[in-house]
Amino acid sequence: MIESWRWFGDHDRITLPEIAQTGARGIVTALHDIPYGVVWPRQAIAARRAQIMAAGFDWVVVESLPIHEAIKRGEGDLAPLFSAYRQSMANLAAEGIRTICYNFMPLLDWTRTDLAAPVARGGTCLRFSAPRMAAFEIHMLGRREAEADYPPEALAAAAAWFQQATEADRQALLHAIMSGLPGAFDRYDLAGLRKGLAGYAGIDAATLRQNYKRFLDEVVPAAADLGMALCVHPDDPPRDILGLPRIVSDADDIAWIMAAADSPANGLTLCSGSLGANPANDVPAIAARFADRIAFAHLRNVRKEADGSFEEAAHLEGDTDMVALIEVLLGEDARRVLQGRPPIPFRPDHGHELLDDLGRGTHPGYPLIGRLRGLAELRGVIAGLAHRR
Ligand code: DNO
Repeated sequence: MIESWRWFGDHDRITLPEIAQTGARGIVTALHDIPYGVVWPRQAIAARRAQIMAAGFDWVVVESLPIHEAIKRGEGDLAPLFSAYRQSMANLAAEGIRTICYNFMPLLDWTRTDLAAPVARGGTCLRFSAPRMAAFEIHMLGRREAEADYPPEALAAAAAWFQQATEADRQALLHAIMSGLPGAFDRYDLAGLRKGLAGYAGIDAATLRQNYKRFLDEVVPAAADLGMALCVHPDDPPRDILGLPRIVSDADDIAWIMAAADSPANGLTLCSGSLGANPANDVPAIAARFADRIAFAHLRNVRKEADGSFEEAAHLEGDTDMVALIEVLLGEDARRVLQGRPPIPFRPDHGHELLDDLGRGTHPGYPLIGRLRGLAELRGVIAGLAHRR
């Protein structure tokens, strides 16, 4: 497996020389300043790659080459958007970058209600509280129909929280929920979010699947010709949210996607934290089932609660058996070696804010020390298992 590290480019407070000290070899990044739907120019890709290589790394994965909302909504003349996506892929391939992570979540990327929940013994983590989410949907956005999506205890807790919340608390909740979009674009206030949601009125899971299939038909053959792997990132959390359908949440969804374009160019980002937040998902089993299609792995853990809340646990704690998962990935790596294929790149996904991380203002979920701890623990598991093989 190739140890890699997500870097957000020059806006990231963590520098490439700092990342070098983690021991990771690969960089995972994107041209975050380019608006969704606009072609990534070859020169800009080359310049970013040169910067990464000068610091002693390879640019191993693009995360993400985002999909324009119009494609997800299946709206209007999409030919220019598909052609822009293919051109960006061709420009990346021309610069030697062949793995592209993306997601197909409508409107929002990952969603949390608290970016700095306290961890026992110090530090903070990202947390998804079902009552807070319910408070946001029902009391702040005014989506009464969301009452059907939560257990009664969560609804009661939501009402109680909202009653005592100050304006600053409410703003902090909105900020946390909107923080999943890493680029400079498409961040919403309440009015913008309502408008965005209205754009999905009438789009159910079946329609979203149709639109996804159309996207795959448009881009996977080109990716195959370029020798690339697109790898879809699962929904986070893996369930419908804000009334929006989600179609990359469990093994059945993944099976549908893999069959929709049965090509090695149509791959999977195995994100253990996203998939692990659904109690029905057995993450090592999902990894084993789709092993040959995994183009990239995000390794992290979550601890789930009965009401649908969860929080991000340390990498070897939480509900997912990380050792079992890594065993599956190493087995797949061994098969790839025999086929002359490169190993799977992975990154320590998220981390707690620990020690000097606190107050440093790095991207939510992406602190230096917390991820370094995660990487070191994962590296230990990999070394131990590799020794035994
Ligand atoms: C969160 C990330 C996601 C991921 C995108 C891929 O930390 O795993 O934001 O990058 O969903 O498109």
